[in-house]
Amino acid sequence: MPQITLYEHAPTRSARCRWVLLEAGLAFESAGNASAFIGSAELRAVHPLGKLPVAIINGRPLFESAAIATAIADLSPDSRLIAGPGSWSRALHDQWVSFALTEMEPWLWSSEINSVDVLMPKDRQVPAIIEQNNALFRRSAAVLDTVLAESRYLVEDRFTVTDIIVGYTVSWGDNDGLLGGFENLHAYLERLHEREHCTLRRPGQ
Ligand SMILES: N[C@@H](CCC(=O)N[C@@H](CS)C(=O)NCC(=O)O)C(=O)O
Repeated sequence: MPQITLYEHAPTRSARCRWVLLEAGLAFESAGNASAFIGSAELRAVHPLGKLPVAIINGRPLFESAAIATAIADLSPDSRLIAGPGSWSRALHDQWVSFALTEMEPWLWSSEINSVDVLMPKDRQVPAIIEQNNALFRRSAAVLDTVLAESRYLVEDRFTVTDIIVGYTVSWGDNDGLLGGFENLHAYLERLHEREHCTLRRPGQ
């Protein structure tokens, strides 16, 4: 069994890593579960920006939530949470993860930075950007909504780690009130919420 410590804080992207660990049935230790821990010297020792999440896997630190979730899925092949490297399904995993992280999540993150004072002092925020961010997020969300009209999940039409990573982004957009009119995305989130180990926050939570 791999030795895993997850530096996490419940409402953050570390939720992706916790969820895949629970789906994989891998034992792990939890550390750093407090927002004050972000930016601390202890966290900077394992993440160059002092951010969450970080996983220490068999003594080696790994950061970036999608990379951690993918690595954990690979560590547990019997869980069938991800297709093997070189397969077309793996290429589709990479495609949808890249899409979520580059075409969807940056707009949400930019809006958060420009509206939450602990992330950016108020006098440096640019609230005017939020409307544009919302439009760009919705343009990409529409792509996923169309895909999910034809399939229940993103790869091989069965639940995989891809849905954990992308589902987190979709859920974040939902919490920001940006999924209006996207009925397939709402149904997708419902399916994810039904899973025993789901760590996604429901709107209002
Ligand atoms: N792309 C990174 C983002 C990491 C990130 O920004 N984490 C947030 C919590 S969700 C954080 O630590 N923020 C503190 C900061 O930006 O200084 C990932 O997916 O792991």
